[in-house]
Amino acid sequence: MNKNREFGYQAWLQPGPKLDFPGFQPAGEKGFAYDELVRGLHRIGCRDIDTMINLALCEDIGPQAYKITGSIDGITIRGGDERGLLYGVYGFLSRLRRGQTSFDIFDKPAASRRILNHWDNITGRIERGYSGKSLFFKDGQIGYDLERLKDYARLLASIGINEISFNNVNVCSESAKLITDYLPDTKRIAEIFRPFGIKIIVAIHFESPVLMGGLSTADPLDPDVAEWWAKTAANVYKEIPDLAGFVVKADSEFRAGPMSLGRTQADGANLIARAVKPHGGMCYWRCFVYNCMQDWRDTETDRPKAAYDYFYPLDGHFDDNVMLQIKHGPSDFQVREPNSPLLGAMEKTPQMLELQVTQEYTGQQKDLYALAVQWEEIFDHPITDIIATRDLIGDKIDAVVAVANAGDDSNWTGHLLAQANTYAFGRMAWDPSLTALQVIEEWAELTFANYPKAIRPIIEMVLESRGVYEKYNAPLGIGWMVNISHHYGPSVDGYEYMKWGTYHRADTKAIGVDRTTAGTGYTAQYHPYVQAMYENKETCPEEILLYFHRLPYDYKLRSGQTLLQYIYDTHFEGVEDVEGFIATWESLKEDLPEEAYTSVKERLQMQLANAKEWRDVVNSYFYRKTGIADAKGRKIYE
Ligand code: GCW
Repeated sequence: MNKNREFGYQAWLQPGPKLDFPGFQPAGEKGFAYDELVRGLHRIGCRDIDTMINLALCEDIGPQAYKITGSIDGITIRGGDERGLLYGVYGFLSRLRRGQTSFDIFDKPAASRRILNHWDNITGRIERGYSGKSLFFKDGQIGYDLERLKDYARLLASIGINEISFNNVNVCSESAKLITDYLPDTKRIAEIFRPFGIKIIVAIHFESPVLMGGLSTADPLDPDVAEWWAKTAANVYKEIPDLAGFVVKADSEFRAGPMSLGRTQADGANLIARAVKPHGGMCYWRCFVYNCMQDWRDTETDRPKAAYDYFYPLDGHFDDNVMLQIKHGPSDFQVREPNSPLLGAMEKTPQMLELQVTQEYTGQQKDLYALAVQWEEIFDHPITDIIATRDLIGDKIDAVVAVANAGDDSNWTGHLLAQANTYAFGRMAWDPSLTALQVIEEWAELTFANYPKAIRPIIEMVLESRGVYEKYNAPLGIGWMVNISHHYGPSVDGYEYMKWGTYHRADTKAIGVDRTTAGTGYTAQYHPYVQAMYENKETCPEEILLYFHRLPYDYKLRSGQTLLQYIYDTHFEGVEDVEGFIATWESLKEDLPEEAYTSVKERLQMQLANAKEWRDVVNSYFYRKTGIADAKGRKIYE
């Protein structure tokens, strides 16, 4: 059997223990959803013909929505449209596999667009990818294993993903040609994903008119530039009429954009938006714009302020098919950040929440890290005293996007348990009211259906993993402290004297940047209620205290511990917790298939080495700065 099919959260990829239902007979609406149902039932092992399952389209239910009703006497799955029907089929199979036998369900996605961005390079290497090589590119061109790609499409569709981009937002001059010379290949990718209800987005190079059109400028206000984009978009839509749109990283990390040509972000976004507008396309415009050439001596510039400063004043200037793609935090996918103040702030501009499933700063799929736990906090994050980010999903924020974590490794995600993050992203984008516990339970029950004894311990381990990683990482939201460039493992001063605007400014007495109104003024970008919460050390959530405040090492936390002792304690505990994970995992040896057991155990050993490295580097760093020893007398290297 194909290895990658052995595990996976898809119910229908896993034959398992006998179900209560003897078998099914699909009927009704023929088409792709029907085929997927038959396929899924066969996979699960239902072959006898007893219970009738009827598929039907029913517009009243609404787009992408589904209803499942009935029980052993007969089941009906209704979809508001083709996609809704497909989601109904997957929703049914998933529940059936988890033991549900009676249905009265109505489900619809909160956000209309649930998107994965792949940062895959045309060379086959994935930027910030930790699961092998690209599923889409090989050796400088589009190249894939068709069956594998279809399995991938199914994995994504089954959790409700409905759009993907497959080339890196750092578009190279070669992958810029996906909309010109390589258009036939792009079209083929679109065809593979289309039946699964997944539309394609292409990441475009802002300077394409110069690179490929022979023009002397990419200036968004130049009529020739606008014409080039309009023509190019028309060609693309002739081949791929349902292309979702273009995603753009511009004026960001050494990439050109409208600002570098003296224009605004709105000028740039509207240029692309107008080219795709006649075809119903979108411009997904990333807001990851900041000065990546900061002088570390400059204490006025504060990187977290950048996105808001650039984009908020332009509210009302964007065309209606522009969506602003905003990273969840104002820094960059750190373990702990406040939400970006830009989210929810703009009244007139549709916004997208951008998350990261690939574990760039969160353990790189060597360390276990449940992103669902962090996402739950992100959704809970207040916008005002009465509105949370979650409340905006489906409204101002009608698109949730994440950077994908899959590659051609046989288990898709490098770390087998990192599949939980892919699963959680789809489910939580569909329904942000789901808790981390709920989605991790669902995932574990589906993935380990045949290994029931392992399910509970795995759920507990995965749920705890975010907290554990945070313990041995940079403390209290200060962030970074990672190896510059590859971002794995500790380097406390790695970014400190660099151009990236990410400073902790630790000296012998204190650490942190004052971001209150008395400091850089960053807190003023929030709604007054949220601002007041962060402004005051007493009300600022403690886990993020060092994001907002500069504090002396003897600052007393609410527990009565000093800040320094907290750093020591958490770093010792982090390592102990990872040792606990290993003990738990070893106790499951007999309850899991060998390959899964061994591969995860290997990862946990790597995690332990990483946790120890973090512990010792961070503790030594602060011991050397302060000269204050651990109150509990544990070993700190001098
Ligand atoms: O997190 C940073 C990464 C870059 C990435 C960038 C972005 C695609 O380190 O590798 O580039 O974010 O989001 O554009």
